[in-house]
Amino acid sequence: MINFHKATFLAGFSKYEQIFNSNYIEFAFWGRSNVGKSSLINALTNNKKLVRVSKNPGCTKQINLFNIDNKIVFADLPGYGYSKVSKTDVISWQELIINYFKMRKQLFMIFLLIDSRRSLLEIDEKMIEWILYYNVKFFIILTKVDKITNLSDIIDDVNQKIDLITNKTINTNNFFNGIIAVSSINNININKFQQIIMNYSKK
Ligand SMILES: Nc1nc2c(ncn2[C@@H]2O[C@H](COP(=O)(O)OP(=O)(O)O)[C@@H](O)[C@H]2O)c(=O)[nH]1
Ligand SMILES: [Mg+2]
Repeated sequence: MINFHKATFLAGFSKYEQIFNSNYIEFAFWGRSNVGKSSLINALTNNKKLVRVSKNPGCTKQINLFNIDNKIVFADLPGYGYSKVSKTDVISWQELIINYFKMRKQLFMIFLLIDSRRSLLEIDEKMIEWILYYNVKFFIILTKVDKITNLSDIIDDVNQKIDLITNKTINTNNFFNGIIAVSSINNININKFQQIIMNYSKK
């Protein structure tokens, strides 16, 4: 068992060289800015103040690590797709993420958050191609499902698009590990998502 409520902030860093060393397996949360990453980490840990939920997108430019019950680590990665970011910021952000994917041995899986109202966008597909390039496992988290009524259509659409991406590259199929739809506001599937994380933590 993991007590998700026992969550503490470990460290934040904007350059990979500053990364905090840890021995726990790590799950990274990623997605477009404003997709609901911080809200989801707060819902999983039942702590509204653990991660700041922002009204203005694009403000997290660092990786933040959280210790969960001395068993696993959550990494909150900087969101992508926010247009009002300077070129130098984009470059340092890309460098940080690429180094993290390449070198973080503890990284077990990326939870790629997708806004269920928009499905998989072109920029998300590009990011999945990065994830596959660095051979990292990923799981799709559809967020804000309290806002939609056609969930099964969205799931079909996402599956089809990921099939197209993974078929382009050989041996990438087993990097895509599944889809879950959640709402951090209405607490939909938050327990189920915790179960999934606990199952992976045993491996
Ligand atoms: N309706 C709804 N809104 C959400 C949900 N999760 C997050 N939001 C809202 O989406 C906005 C961005 O959330 P945030 O967690 O800061 O996204 P981040 O930029 O990915 O960390 C905030 O206004 C949240 O209140 C959800 O499950 N349902
Ligand atoms: Mg955030």
